[in-house]
Amino acid sequence: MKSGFVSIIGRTNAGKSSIINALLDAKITLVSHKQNATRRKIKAIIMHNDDQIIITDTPGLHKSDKLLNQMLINSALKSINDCDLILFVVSVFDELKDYEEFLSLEPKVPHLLVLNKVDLVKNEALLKKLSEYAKFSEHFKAIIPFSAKQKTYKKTLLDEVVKHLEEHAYFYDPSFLTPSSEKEIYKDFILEAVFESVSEELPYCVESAIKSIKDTPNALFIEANLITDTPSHKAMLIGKDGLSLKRIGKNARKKIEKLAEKKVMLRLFVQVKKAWQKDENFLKSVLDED
Ligand SMILES: Nc1nc2c(ncn2[C@@H]2O[C@H](COP(=O)(O)OP(=O)(O)OP(=O)(O)O)[C@@H](O)[C@H]2O)c(=O)[nH]1
Ligand SMILES: [Mg+2]
Repeated sequence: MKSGFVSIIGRTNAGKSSIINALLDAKITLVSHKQNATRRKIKAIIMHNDDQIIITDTPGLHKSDKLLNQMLINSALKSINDCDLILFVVSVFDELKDYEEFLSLEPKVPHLLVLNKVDLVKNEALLKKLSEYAKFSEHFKAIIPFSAKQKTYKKTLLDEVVKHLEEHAYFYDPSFLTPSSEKEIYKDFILEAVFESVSEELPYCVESAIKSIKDTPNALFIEANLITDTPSHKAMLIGKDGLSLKRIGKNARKKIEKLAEKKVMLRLFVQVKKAWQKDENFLKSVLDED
């Protein structure tokens, strides 16, 4: 019996959060086609035969001068040496320099290179990419093509991950999907609904916070805040006749209902907190700072 910790690291939009959901066969992480979507390190408990893999999602690596983004990048960098194995994820479209930059950080734990989104390219293009990465073969333990969308090569990836973990009793109850709290997960589902429901830049001005959760036999009652930075963004979030907020709420409620497997009553409130993206103490309280 093995059990160990794996950090999933890589450029923003490479598909890290999607890979976690694909490996878990359940949706627990925030996914978006927009960049810099992940803010919190949600963990998944993946059982593979008799072995347990605990995978931590991390914010995507990118370049930015903004405080919020820098804190996200630092949070991801911390996870590099805080695990037994790293899955470094690149999409088939990413340049090799992203991987070279990761190597320049001299990670102390071994890593697998996961080449994601292979469903989007033809075989020849995939083989070409694989051969380009082959020159780094002394650095990675294995390179594995993957598609989070089609879940191809899932067994290959999990078999390879387990090879690099140590014999250990389970760290978590194997019947659980995640050690992260439901509050953290629902909060991210609400933020995901914001990413899906409003214009390009607005989600980066919004953070979500759960005010209360009341679990009754018939339904889950959740109250949550959407925190934004200016009154005009608040107006945009609410929308004409409250339609935008309604759309966000409906979208988020469906996501929560699917995971909770029960009826959800979700009430959303919008709060203005001026320039929250530049407030270090506030950011520490809402991002993962371990
Ligand atoms: N076609 C295809 N799309 C994918 C695949 N994996 C992820 N995507 C899409 O790529 C986009 C980014 O996926 P995420 O999982 O949010 O990427 P991420 O690496 O977690 O991004 P950050 O959290 O911003 O660092 C989303 O639109 C996903 O649906 C894949 O294997 N195939
Ligand atoms: Mg992500």
